[in-house]
Amino acid sequence: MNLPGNEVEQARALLGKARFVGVLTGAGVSAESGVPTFRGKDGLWKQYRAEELATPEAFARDPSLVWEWYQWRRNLIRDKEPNPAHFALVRLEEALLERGGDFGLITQNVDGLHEKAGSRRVIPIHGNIWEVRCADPSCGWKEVDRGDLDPLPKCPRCGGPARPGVVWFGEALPEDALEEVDRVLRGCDLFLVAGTSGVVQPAASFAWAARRRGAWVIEVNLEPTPLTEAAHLAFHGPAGEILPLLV
Ligand code: BJW
Ligand code: ZN
Repeated sequence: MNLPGNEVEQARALLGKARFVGVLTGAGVSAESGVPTFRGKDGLWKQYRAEELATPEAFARDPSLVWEWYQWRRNLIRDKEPNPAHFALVRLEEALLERGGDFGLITQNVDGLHEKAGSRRVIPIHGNIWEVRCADPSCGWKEVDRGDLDPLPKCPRCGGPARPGVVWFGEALPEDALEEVDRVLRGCDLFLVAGTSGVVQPAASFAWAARRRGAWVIEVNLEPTPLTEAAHLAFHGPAGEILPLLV
């Protein structure tokens, strides 16, 4: 980790005087909690092909395979705890709200660790791995269930197949979440991006949108990403070490 001292000071100063901080997090923020990321050396996509598992077509073709993967991941995540990166973002939110500012934490993560850490203004744009819902949107049944599920869960309302409450490739993001994202991107004067490879749309465009509207952009990641170019300041190292240093 190579952090030039003056840049740390600059980031601290920007965070200290910001009125409205928007944050975008990705799998890297949960990595130090033991939750695997998607891409990269130990990423989930190395062992499994996204197209085989995280699309509506895959679920239609082989729901058992898709459920097997999600149940494996649910079991892996169930007892994981938030790490210092999650807690730093809780402190950042508290500081902003205490001084009458505003805050919004947009997360691509489905693990619920931001909420578990105590963050309140969380905007989960890719859903929630603990939610189970009817695969037929016109039925509309859903519930949050952290327990063990049947291998191929059924909707108790209509008897059709149930699916994980996450957003797959080719699916639209939840409308209410997108509205909140819009509020954050329009209003924030500082946008902090942490632990995302910045390749999945539309999240990959948020930092650029915030910057275009005049916000300062700070990135925290183990390595440079396509979003580094959008950032005024970029820190390369573990989020669980850097975020507590900046906040
Ligand atoms: C650390 C660290 C540490 C590690 N500290 N850092 C061309 C072809 C096909 C599709 C498209 C296309 N162009 C655009 C699309 C659309 C598509 C897309 O973007 N595809 C690209 C990949 C090409 N997007 C969509 O389909 C989205 N929907 C959409 O566009 O809808 C349009 C629409 C409108 C109206 C009607 C219909 C449609 C939906 C995207 C959904 C993504 N879903 C997933 C799965 C969620 C459920 C699940 O968990 O299973 O979301 S995919 C996966 O990627 C997951 C993640 O949230 C997402 C982002 O990944 P993330 O978080 O960035 O993780 P990694 O692993 O990629 O990166 C980790 C980073 O952390 C790395 O940079 C590390 O260096 C770093 N790191 N340890 C700091 N300790
Ligand atoms: Zn149903």
